[in-house]
Amino acid sequence: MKEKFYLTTAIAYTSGKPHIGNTYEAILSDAIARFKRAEGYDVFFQTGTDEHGQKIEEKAKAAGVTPKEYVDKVAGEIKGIWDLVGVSYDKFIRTTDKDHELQIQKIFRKLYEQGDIYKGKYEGWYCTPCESFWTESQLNDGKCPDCGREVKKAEEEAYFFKMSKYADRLIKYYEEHPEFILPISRKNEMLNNFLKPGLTDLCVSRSSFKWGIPVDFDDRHVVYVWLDALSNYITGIGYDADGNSTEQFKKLWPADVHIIGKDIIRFHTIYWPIFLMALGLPLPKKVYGHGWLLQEGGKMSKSKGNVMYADDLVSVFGKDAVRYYVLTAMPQDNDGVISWEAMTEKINADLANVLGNLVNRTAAMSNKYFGGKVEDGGVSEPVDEDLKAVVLAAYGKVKKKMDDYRVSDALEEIFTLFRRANKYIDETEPWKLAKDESNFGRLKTVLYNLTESIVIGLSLLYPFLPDSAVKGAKQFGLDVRSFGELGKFGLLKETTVSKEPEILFNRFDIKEVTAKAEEIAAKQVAANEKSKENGDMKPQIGIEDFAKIELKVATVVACEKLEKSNKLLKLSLKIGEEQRTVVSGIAKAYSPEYMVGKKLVVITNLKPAKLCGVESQGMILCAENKDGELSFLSPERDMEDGSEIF
Ligand code: ME8
Repeated sequence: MKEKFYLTTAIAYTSGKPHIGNTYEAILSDAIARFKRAEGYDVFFQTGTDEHGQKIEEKAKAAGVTPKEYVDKVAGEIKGIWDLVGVSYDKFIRTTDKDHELQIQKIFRKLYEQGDIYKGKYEGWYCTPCESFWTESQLNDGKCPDCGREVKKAEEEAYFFKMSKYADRLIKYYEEHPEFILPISRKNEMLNNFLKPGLTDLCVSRSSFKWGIPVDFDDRHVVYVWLDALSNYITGIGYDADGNSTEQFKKLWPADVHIIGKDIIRFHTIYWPIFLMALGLPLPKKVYGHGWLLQEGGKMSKSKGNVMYADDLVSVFGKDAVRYYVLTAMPQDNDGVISWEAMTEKINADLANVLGNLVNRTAAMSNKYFGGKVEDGGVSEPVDEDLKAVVLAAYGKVKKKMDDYRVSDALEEIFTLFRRANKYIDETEPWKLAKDESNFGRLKTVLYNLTESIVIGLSLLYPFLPDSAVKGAKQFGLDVRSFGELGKFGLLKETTVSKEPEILFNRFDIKEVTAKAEEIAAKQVAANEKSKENGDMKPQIGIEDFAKIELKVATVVACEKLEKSNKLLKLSLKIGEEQRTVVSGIAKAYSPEYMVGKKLVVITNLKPAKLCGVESQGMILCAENKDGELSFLSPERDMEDGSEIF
């Protein structure tokens, strides 16, 4: 029976379309999954989306849709991108899947009933207008980090998990399983910075927002998003907290490897193992925290138009070229860098010049000299032995790197084989052999050896660049071989090369690529502006919401600058019979003299607020363009002050 291999990616947040960094992880895991399948393992590969939490609730509100509508759209985009780059997952789990939600409720209840979760008090700082809880460290100069207003000390009921109870067992597990955390350097960090100083109990419920899985016995609370998200690794394969787990779960758990980014190692090597211990389940065999793919020149930002997305990259370079670049961009233990220029260079150098050339030259020579027929001419020379030695050693070397999760190095080994084969063409000079019929036996052997080398190399390349490997082999009328066959050189009897071999990899012109990148950037900036203009940032409201705002026409009767501020003007407004003071941030746009006598629009039922020591009893309406220029609003024709606006 085949040995099972269960691997997972982190589940991506559905807060927005995933950039190439998130997509890297899916491609990396895919290459590992395909490699293990080719080695004969019974692989189960799970990926998916992490869909709950306050941030997503807020994003949905800003987009004017329900959280479920929001996550449905983004989860669809994520799945679409995974499919586009060829991620061969067996299961795509969503944390809004009903069976997952049910299991999370059961898990929470089980942990509560056995005493690992208890109800306690969460102490923090509360901002009443924002309805938000903050910890001491989140405050900004002691004020609410969102609105800058005063906060007050408050307590909230919450559920806590007894982390400390399991710390010693986890330390022992680390010691007995030195291979548990990869890279190894992160193990000491977890031990010394978190485990040894002592774990505090973890708050595992929230009541300040609603978009989560309700605690079924206390539905004012939703389950903490990390307890919900981490558990996907067991719920996705059929775990049941009541003891009725599926056969699939029994077969697959514990996971062989969780592949995640370096920023979430702590969640996977401290919280997750402890949750599992509490559930009485074995721990995953390995957690591999890969480095990050970063962009040259700093952070990706939509407003700058420099966010790199897999679909844009694929539209320019093609799927396998993108897979190749990201898989080689990141040596283990390090971050990788991505840019349009670096991609163009690397794809041209390795895919077009090394591999593409090797395949095209070999196929073209077989066509030219032997009408496409490839067979061993039986004339060998010592140089062949060196080629064969490199080709036959490749599988072992690649396997060793893959066992250590050194995917970039594994690809380097495969390209060593292709480079060696190119050198063999230079050494044997087939075009010279072709000049004299008496050398045709040797010429046949040379082309045969090249074809064997290529097909073995492409078979090894298959897990990384599946489409290109198959397409390349097809040019020689062949299929890629199974890994079991890679220990032999000379399996090929004879074959016929395709008459019109297609170019395997294009060579890209940096100027053309840059022009396309600029086009993509411009589209991104425009889409970003449009979403702002469309008011995508604000939720739709009903007329009853609008009716809550009291707007009136006012006349400015006096105006002065506020001494302590260079932004604020203090306006005295006449609103019918009434007179009011309003402070407004328009000092850079208007002088006090200009304002006197003007008619404008004021919100009259806004709660008074103190600005620079002056109480403002309303707010005047202004328009602001994208350059930050201001214009206050006035009625289109003269209207007496106090007139209502609706
Ligand atoms: O962390 N390069 O989701 P996420 C490489 N939902 N990897 C990157 C990256 C980059 N530039 N940026 C992010 C979450 N990642 C949680 C996971 S698992 C139970 C819950 C990686 O969408 C990141 O490290 O923010 C993580 O492994 C994955 O992409 C998803 O990130």
